[in-house]
Amino acid sequence: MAGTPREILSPASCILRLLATNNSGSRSGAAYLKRSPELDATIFLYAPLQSSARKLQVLPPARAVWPPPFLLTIKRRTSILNGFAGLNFSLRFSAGEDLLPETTKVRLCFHDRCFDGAASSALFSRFYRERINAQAVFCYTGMTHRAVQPFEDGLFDGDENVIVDFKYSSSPRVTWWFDHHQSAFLTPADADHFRADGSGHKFYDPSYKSCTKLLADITSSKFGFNIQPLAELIHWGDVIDGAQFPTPESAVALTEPATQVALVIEAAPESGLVPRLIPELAERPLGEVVKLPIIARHLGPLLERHKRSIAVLRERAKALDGVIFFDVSDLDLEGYNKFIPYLLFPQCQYSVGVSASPTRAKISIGSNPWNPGAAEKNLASLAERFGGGGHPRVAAISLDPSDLARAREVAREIAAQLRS
Ligand SMILES: [Mn+2]
Repeated sequence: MAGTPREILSPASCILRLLATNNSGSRSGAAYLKRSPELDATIFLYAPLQSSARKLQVLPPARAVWPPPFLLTIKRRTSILNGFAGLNFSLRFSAGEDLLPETTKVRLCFHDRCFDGAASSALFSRFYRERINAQAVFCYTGMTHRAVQPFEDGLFDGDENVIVDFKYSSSPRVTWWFDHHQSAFLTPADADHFRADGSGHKFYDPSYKSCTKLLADITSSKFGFNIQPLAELIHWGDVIDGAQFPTPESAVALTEPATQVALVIEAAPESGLVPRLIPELAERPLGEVVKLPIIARHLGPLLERHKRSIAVLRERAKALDGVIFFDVSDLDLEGYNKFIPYLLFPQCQYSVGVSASPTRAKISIGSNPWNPGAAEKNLASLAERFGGGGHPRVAAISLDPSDLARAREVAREIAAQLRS
């Protein structure tokens, strides 16, 4: 048996795909624990390990593969574990048992369906492994801005609980926080709590265009993290979240790998996609990430949909006194590219849109990044008056899906205020 005997264990609440490779027909080789968060809790276990897998459900092996894989099912949860081990490690899988007792479990909550949120998570994960604890196991949870309290009870179940590119939580279980949203604090008490924090692990700077860049600057300057391998990711996090494209055409063209990955992150109809993508973003160049099946299988249909959405907005959007207004809440169009309105109406300053999904009715407010006159009004402050938030130049309000009529009303009122 090759490799150092080693126990490969994981928290009981995690999902792994375990692939034992077979070197040139012999039974020696390495077992590769493949990251597989939020999948169907299926483990592929090769024959040499079969005897160790007592407590798991073992399904019949597939044909024509040697050694034959066995499907093992454990509890459905989110986690990530990767590493190499010799084939003769002992597995102690069993539901309810902590399988990797010495490992630090990091619960990382990030702004879901957002390139900056995903890039921030990738950067933090790599930073944490390289500078804090190489053995950490990451569990990723995507956070969505909702009408109600976003942090559910029991969410912060890690040894470390991290929030990136998302609102502050005063929970004593949160150990790291990075954000750049103007509306980062749900309450004044949360803001006070942050100001009183002495951990040295919580950072807020709304002057940053992206949380990725904020993380890059802080982890490199304060914690000695080498950000060079992630320079491309950091660059694009800042361009995409900060709307720093040279022209509306370049923002809408979606020809760069980064903008294609962003499209899939924002709009792919696959739950749990971003948690699976984050480890790839931490290790691979974007030109490689875009070719991964997890991205490639969504890209064609989404680019088509993107083209259609330009046509829809061309038809629906109306510009009046420098403000573009559109209501696409009757269509399945949440996740449209937010720069399309300015491609259609380059002279306009602001845009207000209403869209709907099963989880929310959403009012999106934006300012034209290519119109210097559009920086005048603070859109986050405007959105906050209606229970929303965001950045000075792009903001949103999320209402309950049943409040669509109210969302339309609020959108019209905001458009009227922007015109005045
Ligand atoms: Mn962000």
